[in-house]
Amino acid sequence: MERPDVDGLNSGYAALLLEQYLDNPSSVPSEWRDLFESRPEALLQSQPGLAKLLGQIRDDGNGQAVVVARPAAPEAPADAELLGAVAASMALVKAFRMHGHLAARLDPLGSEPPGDPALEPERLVPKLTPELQARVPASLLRLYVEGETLADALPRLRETYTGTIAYEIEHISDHEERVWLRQAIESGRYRRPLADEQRVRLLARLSQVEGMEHYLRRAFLGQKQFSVEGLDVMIPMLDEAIEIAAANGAHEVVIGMAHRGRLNVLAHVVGRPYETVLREFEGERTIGAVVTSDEAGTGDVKYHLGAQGTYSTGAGEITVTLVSNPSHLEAVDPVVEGRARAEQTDRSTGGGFSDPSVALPVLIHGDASFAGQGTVAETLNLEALPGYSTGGTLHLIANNQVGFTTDPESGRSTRYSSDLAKGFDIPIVHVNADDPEAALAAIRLAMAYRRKFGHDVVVDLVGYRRHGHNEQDEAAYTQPLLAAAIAEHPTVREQFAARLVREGTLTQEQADELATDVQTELRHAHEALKETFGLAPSSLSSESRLPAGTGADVVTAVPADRLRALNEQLLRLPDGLAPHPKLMRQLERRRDTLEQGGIDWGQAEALAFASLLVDGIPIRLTGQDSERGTFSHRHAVLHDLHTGATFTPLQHLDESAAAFEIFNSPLSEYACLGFEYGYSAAAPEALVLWEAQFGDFVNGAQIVIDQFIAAGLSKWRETSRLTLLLPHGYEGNGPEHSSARLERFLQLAAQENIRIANCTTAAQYFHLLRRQALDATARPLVAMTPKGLLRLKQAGSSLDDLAQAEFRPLLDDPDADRDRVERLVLCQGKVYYDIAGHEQRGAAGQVAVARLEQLYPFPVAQAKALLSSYPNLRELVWVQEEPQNMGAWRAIRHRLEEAKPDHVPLLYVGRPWRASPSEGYPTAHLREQDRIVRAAPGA
Ligand SMILES: Cc1ncc(C[n+]2csc(CCOP(=O)(O)OP(=O)(O)O)c2C)c(N)n1
Repeated sequence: MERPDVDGLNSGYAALLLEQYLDNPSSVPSEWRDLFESRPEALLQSQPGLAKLLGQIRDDGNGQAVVVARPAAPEAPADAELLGAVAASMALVKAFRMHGHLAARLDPLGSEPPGDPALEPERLVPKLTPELQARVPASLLRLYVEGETLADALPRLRETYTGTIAYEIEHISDHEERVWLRQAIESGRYRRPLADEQRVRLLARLSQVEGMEHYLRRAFLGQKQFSVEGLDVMIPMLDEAIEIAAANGAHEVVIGMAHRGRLNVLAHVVGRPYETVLREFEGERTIGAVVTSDEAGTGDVKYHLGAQGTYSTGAGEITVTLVSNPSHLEAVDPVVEGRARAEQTDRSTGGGFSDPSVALPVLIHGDASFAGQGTVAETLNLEALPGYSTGGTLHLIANNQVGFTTDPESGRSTRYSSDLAKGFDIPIVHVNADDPEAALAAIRLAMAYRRKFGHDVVVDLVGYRRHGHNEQDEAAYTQPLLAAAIAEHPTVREQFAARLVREGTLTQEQADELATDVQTELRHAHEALKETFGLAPSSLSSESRLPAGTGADVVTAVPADRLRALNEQLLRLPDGLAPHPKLMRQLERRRDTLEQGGIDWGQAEALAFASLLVDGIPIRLTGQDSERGTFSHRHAVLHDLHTGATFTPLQHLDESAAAFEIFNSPLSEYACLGFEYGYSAAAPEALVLWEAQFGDFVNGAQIVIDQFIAAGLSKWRETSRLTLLLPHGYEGNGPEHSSARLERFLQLAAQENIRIANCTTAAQYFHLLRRQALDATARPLVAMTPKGLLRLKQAGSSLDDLAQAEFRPLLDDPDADRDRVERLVLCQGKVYYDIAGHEQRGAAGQVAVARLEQLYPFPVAQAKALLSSYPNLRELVWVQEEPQNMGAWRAIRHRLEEAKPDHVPLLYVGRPWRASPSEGYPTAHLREQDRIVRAAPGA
């Protein structure tokens, strides 16, 4: 007999065997029994954590070891058959936990579940006959359902795992979570039956949900409403989630969802009056019904509009926010997360502090879009990251088993729509939408899990779509069998009402009354609305403007002494912290540059941030490798060379009055930018910056740019001061490390919806950042940021530049001899230094080179003034590095035409029309760059 090696023992394994021993001493190998009984001290010495368990083994006074304070050990299986039966029973229990969902009755339309042989006791070896089941003690199986033997427990196990709720939790890697979930599921803690009055309330809610959809369909025949019917219980599920969130201390629930059921959520969950919803419908056919406002925005279709309301719960009032979203399915997911995170964050000090109990994010997904859209995975990946976690999101898949006209077999490679979530260790609860009580139980379990573990949880609500994709569609064209089955299928309200009547909870008349009450209420609201038609002027006047501000009156200069003090504090380290000496030497140089000139980008940025923090403006900066900076220029977070400990000087300023949040982001653009948009929209006082690794990659987030950042103001009157830092510039690094696609942003710019800048000096960047944070009118800023210029001496600035100047949208040529100048070169960004520093430039006294630093809003007055300040001008040349179909040329050409005198021609110098932004070969780049730079000053 080999003795277990006490010193080299795996403590988890020892604990497992010890537990097993305490349940049944004869169930562990004899050498282990011997260790527990004869040598407990030796074990205790190496594994002190086992003291409590070992304490349960006593000497009975006759030298025999006995287990105390434990329920009597179940009778040891007497024969081999029983031993085999216990093993098979364990396998059966495991199968129910892992594969029970395959046999669950999840489809309200009654399709047969696939089942699994492992769930059938008769197919196990040995066959688990009823007799054998009755001999297997349930206590050996570590079950949480009731029952003395497997025979007692099996029906409960079946009911638990293969009824109208099913669970997928066994993929979760954390043991504690798995055990907690098993216990919660099998104990039925969250499935207790509802009291009669709760059932009546539930029926009343289902009546409202159905009644509203019916009314809208009848009153506005053929108008899109994206009815929720078939998933009606989604509304009571949201009620339940909000109620629990409020009881747990939340003050806000932030919901993101697509079209399906949105009008119902707006009316019944967010609390928009029926009149408002009806007005949106009337607006489609009666211009007089359109809501008045002073905006000139385009507005949006009714099933994209966001809203905020107050919801009354047993624990008091709670804010419910439904976030505006575009048609682009799932695009709103990260936006909701960012909003929730902003609500959860105390931005008053240090690095900010986030309390997930404050706000609950809820994401309602379509079954086709959850499986199909990549942003879902990107957003799930944010779940547990320190800079992004919201303490768990409640995901609800509104699973109507079809995506427009596409069946699941064509829409995903996985069995369930929810399968992606398994890879993120997320528990999944599937529930049949025709069992409203089960659906509420699913929410209770999900919310308890979120509260306990702070992770995401998915509830896959399996229902159907009673009508076509929208009210203009005929479902039977493409899903004829499904449509026929649905036509025959009673609604969930009808089924639930029939049940309550059958059980004597209420009478048929009372149930009918609940349904007619809703119709009456809607009719009255509609009549009242019609009375108001024509009273309000139309909002569609193109004259009225969205509120705007130029930021010109913002003071961005900071007194020199204050900058000196902040600069010192940024170089102050805690005792014992030793960052890399080479880095420290670089940073220490910032003392000299402050006094002698040469303040570079990194220093200017740090000083801008520091000056804002002491003025109480919170800052959040994220992006790939942003803590250091892709180009090793920022170093906002310092790392100790020996311990790896980190220190962020901007979080330790003497008079700091706001938090500086900084996080390296995961390798995502779409979700990360969406998150920051949501955060910035909910935190208008904060300067929120998102940095691309190279500007080229920003188009991975194009949907966020087009649909939220650029158009949010016009569609939803939603804006923010979100700032995009996009490295841009032609330095020979190929087609994907050159261009942040300036042209795309310029194309999207209108009605002063965004600001676009490209600074050529560190001081300009300093003032731009401060203006962006301090301007009373919040607008997103797209800043093209440099790479080579980050340390270019000529682009450096002096203390005076920060302490006395301001952001200037247009920079004149500092050396121009005005009367001599005949050719004005206007450019933007890095190419300025290529032109200004070129040998040919020195000789060309008749040429002036000016820089456009703010591309949008275009500085009309300044441009006019600049041009008229050169009395002998004969040519205006726009020079750019980008191809002619890219860069700024096509967006600002008309502005330059307007600004120049008629007799002065406008010329173009730059790369020709190109399908790809730049050359792949560095030598080809150099040749092209040289051609442009030589052509700029002219012959
Ligand atoms: C990103 C994106 N691609 C395509 C569409 C067009 N579209 C609108 S609804 C829909 C089907 C959505 O199916 P599902 O997610 O299951 O939601 P359901 O409409 O069934 O509720 C599609 C493809 C879209 N809105 N967004």
